[in-house]
Amino acid sequence: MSESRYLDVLKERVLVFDGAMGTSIQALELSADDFGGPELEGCNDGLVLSRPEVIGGIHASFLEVGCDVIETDTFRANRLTLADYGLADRTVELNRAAARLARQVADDFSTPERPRFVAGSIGPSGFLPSSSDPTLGDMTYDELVEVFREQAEGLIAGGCDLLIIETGQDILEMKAAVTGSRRAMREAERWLPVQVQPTLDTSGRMLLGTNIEAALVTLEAVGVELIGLNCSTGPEHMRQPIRYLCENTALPVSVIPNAGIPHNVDGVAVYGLTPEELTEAHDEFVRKFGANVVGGCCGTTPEHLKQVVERVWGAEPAARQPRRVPRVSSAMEAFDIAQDPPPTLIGERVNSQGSRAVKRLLLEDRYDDILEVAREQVDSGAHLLDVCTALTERSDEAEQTRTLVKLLAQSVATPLVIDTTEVDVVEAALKVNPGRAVINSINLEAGRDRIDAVLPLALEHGAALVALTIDESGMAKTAERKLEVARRIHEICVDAYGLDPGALIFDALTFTLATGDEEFRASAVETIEGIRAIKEALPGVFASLGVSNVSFGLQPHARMALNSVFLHHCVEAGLDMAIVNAAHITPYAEVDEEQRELADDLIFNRREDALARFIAYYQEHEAEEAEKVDPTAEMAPEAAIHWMILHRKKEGVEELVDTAIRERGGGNAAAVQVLNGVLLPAMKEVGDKFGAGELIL
Ligand code: THG
Repeated sequence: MSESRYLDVLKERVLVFDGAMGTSIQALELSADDFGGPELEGCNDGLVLSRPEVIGGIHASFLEVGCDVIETDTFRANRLTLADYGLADRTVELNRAAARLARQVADDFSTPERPRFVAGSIGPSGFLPSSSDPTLGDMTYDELVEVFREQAEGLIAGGCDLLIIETGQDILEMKAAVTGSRRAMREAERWLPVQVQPTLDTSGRMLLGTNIEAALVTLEAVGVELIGLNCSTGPEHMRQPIRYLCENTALPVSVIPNAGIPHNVDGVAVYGLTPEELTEAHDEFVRKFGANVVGGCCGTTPEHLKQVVERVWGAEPAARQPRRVPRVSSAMEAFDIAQDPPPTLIGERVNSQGSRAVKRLLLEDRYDDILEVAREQVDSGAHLLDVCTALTERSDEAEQTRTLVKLLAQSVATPLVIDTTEVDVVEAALKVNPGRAVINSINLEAGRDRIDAVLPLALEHGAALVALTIDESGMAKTAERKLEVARRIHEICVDAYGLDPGALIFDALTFTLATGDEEFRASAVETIEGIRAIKEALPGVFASLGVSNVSFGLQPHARMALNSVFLHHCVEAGLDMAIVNAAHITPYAEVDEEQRELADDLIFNRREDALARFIAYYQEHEAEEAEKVDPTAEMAPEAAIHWMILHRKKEGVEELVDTAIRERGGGNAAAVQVLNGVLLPAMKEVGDKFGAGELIL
């Protein structure tokens, strides 16, 4: 048995929630007096004080038809919303009263074999913390954590069995609600499951653009006990996302739709879905997809739920075999940490330390221009973006990171990697970042302190972590030492903090080969072997590397070749992610034989004069290499189009296609010829090379 009877029963059978509270209240056409005066009219959540028997009656009406779970009448009973009615200071009292009332009614219906449960309802605050709207966005994560903590305090004190964070519109607000709920539980020393339910529009996204994949990744990472959907659309539009949840999470899944999409009839919302239709939908959700919790949101009546109970009560949900791979997310989308084929590319240039241009832009607070750098990284293939704003010239790294992360989160679909040595900067970034981020990085340079400061943040916000193989004696240089440090970090994070190994990304670090220093000659091959050792010894973890470090100090063309060849060998050894300038990575297959040979000699420390020969080659061939910048200059349009598609160059392709069509006499027939004779063969080649792992898209 777990600590939760609700979760225990869920393991055995599907549970049925009640129907609508709000529309049930509306249907009673209560007077201002019922609400406690004209100034309180419309404050549904206040009725638990002014007319408790009315709310108790609604609870009973659903328990009578066989519902297992009733929700407290507290959907909007948070301090911010109650302030509209001057009730802010009665937030705890009101939530406690609502929970006690529901508890009492539920207990009246409970028998030992047939427990009835109370879910403490927590709806949205009315603010959208990840939006930049001056009014709606004017609320911080910290403020929201406190708002929801207070509401949860009352709900827990009143005796709820679980908390339900529902109708979520902003995924960052939902994370704040989870954190606030957990805080209240810690203070009350009572643990309850948390059920979270975003709401999606008919396009399958939350109000601010989060799709179901990103919502799942983000919420699962903060450790919720159940996930589902409610409200907004009827069951029809929930079919795909519910199926997605059932196929991609091991958590119990809940589905609590409206009685259809409301139609406005003379200013009144009318919900058209019949009890039969709702029942039909739930039968499919449970028996076909494997949903564990069903119920009704706006517009659903006791008659709706009566029929649902008759059909699905006692049903065993379809067995599920969820695909579960570690993922990260932006405000909009989710991505596997390990892309297939590898590696996952982390764009390196949005970094004050790694780009002179970005450094200058940060000094001048030109965030919109930095956004352009980010977009270029994404356009050239970055799956994630490394973000660093550290400047020796300024002391407001946390503030700059906050501004930049918030902007990036609204503008690019790429998850973010927060690159900083400062714990307060990590915290600032996580508190404005809606998705599941990666923290870059932790290490043991000054002992455990940094990990002890960062891990609680990572767990609260559900972030993954890059861990550098550095300890008290410095950066590990040999493969054995890299593994030794990785093992220690793994022990602390996984064994002591309970972190999922899939949230740990080890960076075995590499040094530049450009100095020829005896001490560092074997450093690249030690890194390659270090990656292999870590991936073998620590199952489930990932490996990442700042690849460009290997070539610091060399000429640009030499760097590109060395980085590309080194990346190839690291990936063969098990590297999952690479911090690179995606635009400067040449697929291994495209680096010519001679250059590969020279790079290999240097990387594997195969000959005394490897560095000298490598440098000499690029000095001799500088002119040629420079020409490679535009090899299409002399080509016919068809050949140029083919080359550009293969090399993923977009600029000018449209004009070339126009030219090719014109040269064939123009018109539809010519266009079809170009499509079949030029574009499709090139795209097929891309597909073949991608499939063979020779190309990174
Ligand atoms: N591991 C982890 N994080 C890291 C690193 C790492 N973050 C920072 C760095 N190393 C990776 N990022 C970069 C960014 C840029 C460059 C190299 C690594 C780079 N920049 C050009 C240069 O300095 O020559 C840019 C010049 C310019 O445009 O100004 O090479 O190892 N976890």
